[in-house]
Amino acid sequence: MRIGISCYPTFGGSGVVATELAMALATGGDEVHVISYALPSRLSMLCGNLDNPDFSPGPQLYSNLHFHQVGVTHYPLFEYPPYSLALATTMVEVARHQQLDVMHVHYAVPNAVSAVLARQIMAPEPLPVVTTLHGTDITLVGNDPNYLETTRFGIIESDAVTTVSNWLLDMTRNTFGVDKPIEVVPNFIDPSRYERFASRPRRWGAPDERILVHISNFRPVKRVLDVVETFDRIHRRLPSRLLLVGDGPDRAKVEQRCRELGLCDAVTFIGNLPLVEEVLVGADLFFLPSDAESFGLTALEAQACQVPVIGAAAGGLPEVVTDGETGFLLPVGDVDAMAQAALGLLTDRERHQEFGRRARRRAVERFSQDVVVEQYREIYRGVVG
Ligand code: GMT
Repeated sequence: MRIGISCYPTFGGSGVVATELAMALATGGDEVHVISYALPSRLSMLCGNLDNPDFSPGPQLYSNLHFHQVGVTHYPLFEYPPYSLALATTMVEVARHQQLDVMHVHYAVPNAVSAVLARQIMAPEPLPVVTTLHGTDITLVGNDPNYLETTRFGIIESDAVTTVSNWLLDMTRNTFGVDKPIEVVPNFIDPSRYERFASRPRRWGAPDERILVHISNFRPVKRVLDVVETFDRIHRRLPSRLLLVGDGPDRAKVEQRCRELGLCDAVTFIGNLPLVEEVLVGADLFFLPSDAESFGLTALEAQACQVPVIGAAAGGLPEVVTDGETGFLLPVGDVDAMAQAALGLLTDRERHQEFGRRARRRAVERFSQDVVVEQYREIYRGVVG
């Protein structure tokens, strides 16, 4: 098939999932056209690492994976250049000239509406639209009164809609009152990716230090301060190091709290890192205490690396982490309980290893790339007719 994939290019989970899907589809023989305002982080990383033997070749070496940049024209009249229109225009150009069979958009705002507009412009040539809802496009942005009606329109008008968890499906129905069929297609991992790192010596921390990791875009919903508070309680009891991966609006607050708690020497800010397995393989625990994750892709990636998760029992995370088996899920904000659960695992080697093994097994059994990518292909076949 000839598939258009529209996504955000940044480090957020929806862009990562879209890019991984694009590469998997291209590997399976489909022709894929990625559309975004910049080269997505995972694709650019692969481009820049062609000599790195750990990874499959970059997109320019896939003869069937192409990137199309959305050009946004600035004009003095526009305080806000109309990205949604530029995106729809690029979608039409690509669909028309590459004869796309389907347009798959990731993150509803504004991708779904742009795709529906592109489909209308393309008529009578068909351009079926598949929309994957990822989380904050429903819970924080799409439900904002300034975007609600257009987001609802994009969802209703899409030919097929998927959500990444059952929780997000319920949220979508409750928030937008849509009753059309919506399929849950979870996020996925390529199990072999993490195996390539397994034999490596870990890069961070002294040999006696436990390595605890958090990865996010440091937005308030992620509650990174809870990570620091939890770590503080652990660090007082065990030699340990906290690796904070990512960047975003709360970073300054987090740095300040680390200074107040005297943790600066024990916390490493790594910044954005496209290949999260570089820190996850060999780590002891992963923290994800967010107010609500629709899925929690980073928790799945941690589990794929045999790292148990300490997180919040909220949103779709319980669909990814099995409480008491692959990690522990505690009430949002209960940093004492999170620290206690973490210490319980870190001080019992056998139990910790058993949690890690179960985490990896569950990630591979439930969220393997091959199965999920086939689920998407089936949806494409359904809308192409
Ligand atoms: O807000 C974010 O965390 C970024 C956002 C995105 O779309 O890039 O992440 C959402 O999509 C991910 C991929 O499906 C999910 O794993 C994350 O749980 C979800 N984030 C939230 O729901 C907060």
